[in-house]
Amino acid sequence: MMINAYKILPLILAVSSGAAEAAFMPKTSRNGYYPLDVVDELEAATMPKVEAWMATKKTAGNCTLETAVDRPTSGATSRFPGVRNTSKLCSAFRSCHQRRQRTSSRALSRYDDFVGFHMTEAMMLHDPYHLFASHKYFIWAYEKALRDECGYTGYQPYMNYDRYAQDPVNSPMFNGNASSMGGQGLPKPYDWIRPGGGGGCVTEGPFKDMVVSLGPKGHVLTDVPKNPQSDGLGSNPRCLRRDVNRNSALGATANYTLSTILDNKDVDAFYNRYLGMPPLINDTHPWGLHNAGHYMFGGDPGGDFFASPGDPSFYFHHGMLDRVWWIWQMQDPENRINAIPTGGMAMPPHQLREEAALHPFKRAEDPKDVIVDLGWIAPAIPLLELTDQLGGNRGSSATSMSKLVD
Ligand SMILES: *[C@@H]1O[C@H](CO)[C@@H](O)[C@H](O)[C@H]1NC(C)=O
Ligand SMILES: *[C@@H]1O[C@H](CO)[C@@H](O)[C@H](O)[C@H]1NC(C)=O
Ligand SMILES: *[C@@H]1O[C@H](CO)[C@@H](O)[C@H](O)[C@H]1NC(C)=O
Ligand SMILES: *[C@@H]1O[C@H](CO)[C@@H](O)[C@H](O)[C@H]1NC(C)=O
Ligand SMILES: *[C@@H]1O[C@H](CO)[C@@H](O)[C@H](O)[C@H]1NC(C)=O
Ligand SMILES: [Cu+2]
Repeated sequence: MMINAYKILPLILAVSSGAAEAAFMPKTSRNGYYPLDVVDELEAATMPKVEAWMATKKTAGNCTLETAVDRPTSGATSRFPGVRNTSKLCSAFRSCHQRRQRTSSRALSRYDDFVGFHMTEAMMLHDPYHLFASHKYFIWAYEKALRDECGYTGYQPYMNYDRYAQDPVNSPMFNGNASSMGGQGLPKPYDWIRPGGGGGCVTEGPFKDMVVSLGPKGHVLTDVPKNPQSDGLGSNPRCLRRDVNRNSALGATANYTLSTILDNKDVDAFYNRYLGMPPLINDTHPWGLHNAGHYMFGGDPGGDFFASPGDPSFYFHHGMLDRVWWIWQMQDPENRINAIPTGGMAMPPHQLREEAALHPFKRAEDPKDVIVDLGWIAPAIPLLELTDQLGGNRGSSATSMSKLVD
């Protein structure tokens, strides 16, 4: 089914113009703040292929590289503003957190509409057909709510893991100052990837007074007050807890990301490596990018499989995963845009057993028949309208996805 990408690559490169290459081959970081890492370099080197592919596309609608939205990386400069200062994003977040929910879900705030959906439809969202595209759509819908309803004018930034992995607790993302996404939690015992010394309530930065309501539902921290409802959707007000964890983050340094992208030409191999299924053998940080990014801040609800979108850092993490998927696709757009994984559920086995009993989920047999229905979050659309990150959904502004660069 998969055609070898690298056979047709010289052809694609031959089509791209020298001018396009010059425009997309920066010698230093796009944001001028961090040196380019090997993944940034790969991304830059891939842009001529993206240009060539965009030129041949019939269904791009009005979506071009010029009109596509740039999602910023966190921690940028004035030339590429990115998010040096999370202040506006955080006030939009607070506004969403204070708004009443829009739907009949049992969520408590507009923000909790998203958390509640991820908790309720976890079987669908973590099915192999769905994981990439449905999470991408979920992040997009959240970004849209921040913009349309909560007063944000930017786009959801992504967390370029490598920038922070060596010292996350002192990074612009998690150093706890007013421009960060908040800091380390107070020390607490913690039982997953070797702890980073936190795990308790976040006491610094914009989210120090945040009240988390939904969950817990998964099993990560043992001493979180139980939710009054068995589905985790009852009101359970408590602090935001985090374990900002270098050990976890070191599984998402640029060399891991690069190897995930380049060493897995088959979509199932890529999916499995991204999820750490199975963990790498004889490797000190074997758990895959998805786990590494989640447990880089972990805690409650960030480390709860179901309620993890309840920590706003979730959207930075999954934004980066969208970028990784996009760079992987763009190594061979013709063959990879609609390549859908068929592997196992992206869910820990014990949670899968419990959830399968509560919310049985059966996907359509053929990816082209799969409809992604995000219920109270976003309208139902075909899966294969979501896989193209530049001009999906026939290029309409409704789902033309971000060009994920910094
Ligand atoms: C961050 O932005 C807010 C709102 O625009 C502003 O009041 C604050 O001074 C900024 N902080 C820094 C460190 O630039
Ligand atoms: C927060 O920390 C970052 C990274 O060290 C720094 O660039 C920024 O100026 C700090 N902001 C405030 C408000 O202290
Ligand atoms: C990434 O680099 C680290 C540090 O050099 C090393 O321990 C690790 O094995 C490397 N991982 C991969 C997948 O290359
Ligand atoms: C892992 O390391 C052990 C001990 O060094 C070695 O015996 C084994 O062959 C290694 N396994 C692989 C798959 O590299
Ligand atoms: C493309 O742009 C034109 C002119 O602005 C507009 O009329 C048309 O609806 C757009 N098409 C899509 C698919 O967004
Ligand atoms: Cu998820």
